[in-house]
Amino acid sequence: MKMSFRWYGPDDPVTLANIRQIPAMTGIVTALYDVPVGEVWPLDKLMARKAQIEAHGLEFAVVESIPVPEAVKLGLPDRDRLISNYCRSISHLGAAGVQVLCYNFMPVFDWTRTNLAHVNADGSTALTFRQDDLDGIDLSRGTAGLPGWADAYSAEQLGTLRASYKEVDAERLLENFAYFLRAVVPVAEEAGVFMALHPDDPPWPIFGLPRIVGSAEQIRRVLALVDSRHHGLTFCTGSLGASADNDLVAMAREFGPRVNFTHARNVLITGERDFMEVPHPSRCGSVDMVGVLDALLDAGFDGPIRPDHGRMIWGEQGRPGYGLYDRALGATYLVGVFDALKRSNTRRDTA
Ligand code: DNO
Repeated sequence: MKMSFRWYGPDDPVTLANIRQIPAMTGIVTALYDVPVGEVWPLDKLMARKAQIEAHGLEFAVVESIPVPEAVKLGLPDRDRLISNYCRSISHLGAAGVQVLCYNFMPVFDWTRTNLAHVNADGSTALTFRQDDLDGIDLSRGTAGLPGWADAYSAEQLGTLRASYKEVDAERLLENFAYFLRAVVPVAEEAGVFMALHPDDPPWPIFGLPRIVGSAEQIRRVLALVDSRHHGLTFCTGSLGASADNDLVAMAREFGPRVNFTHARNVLITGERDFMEVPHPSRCGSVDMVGVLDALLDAGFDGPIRPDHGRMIWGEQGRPGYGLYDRALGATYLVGVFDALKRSNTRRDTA
């Protein structure tokens, strides 16, 4: 297990020096945020980023993410050119020694919340999701009314995109995903890069758009599209854990051999399609974090893991979900759980 931490690059108020001081921290998860979607990630920029990370005694462990252009998800004629650019970026990651690529295949919207600063009883703030609130969001003004990190789309752009998806149901999206994978996975194999598909967050369709990576059955299907260790999963406990239908421990056991990266985060399910983000420990929410990590260890998972969203605590201001303090506490908890599990597993194995 390699403990890692997401860093949003030189503009992130959380610095590499801060991250290095977190106990047992070794890896950085980041991206080249200034490369436009669809363009090739230049090798020299990756090398410069790597040197900067290594100068702080850390390793450039994971790229999260190279966004998949909408034209690829939609299966538009331009997709071959865009996929070939994606392949070149993957080769460059390999050349730079970055072994894991986290990405997603969610139409239009990446992770989505309805409140970025819900105030908890203890004064901390957290991200929350309520389906009713989502249903009340008016997208006719573009993404302006949407909390979170959805790309900024004007009303017109968003209207066109949503109209294009009318032709693409979940089956078509899956076919388009297969087309993408058949081109990129051989390149990832050649480059020594392990691809790690991020589940849908939340793990159900939103705004009438299809989503195909939210349940055990769906994950079984997407993993079967290409049989390669280089086509694997990001096991995101918070995304999958938002649905009470997902048995996370069973999923970690089943998919563990194909997990290339882990996002560890806890959520508390507060209603049918409502949840809030809570501190990492098992006892704080609906995710059996210890059970999931135990199952991943049993399945032989040895890759990078990162604490995921944290609350804002101790007066910290920053990028919602991505402050320093609560994520650092999360990392420390995860390291403790791993240490304890390893010792008890050794006892179990030798008993
Ligand atoms: C949210 C993240 C996601 C993730 C992408 C991967 O905090 O986990 O935005 O980076 O879905 O492409």
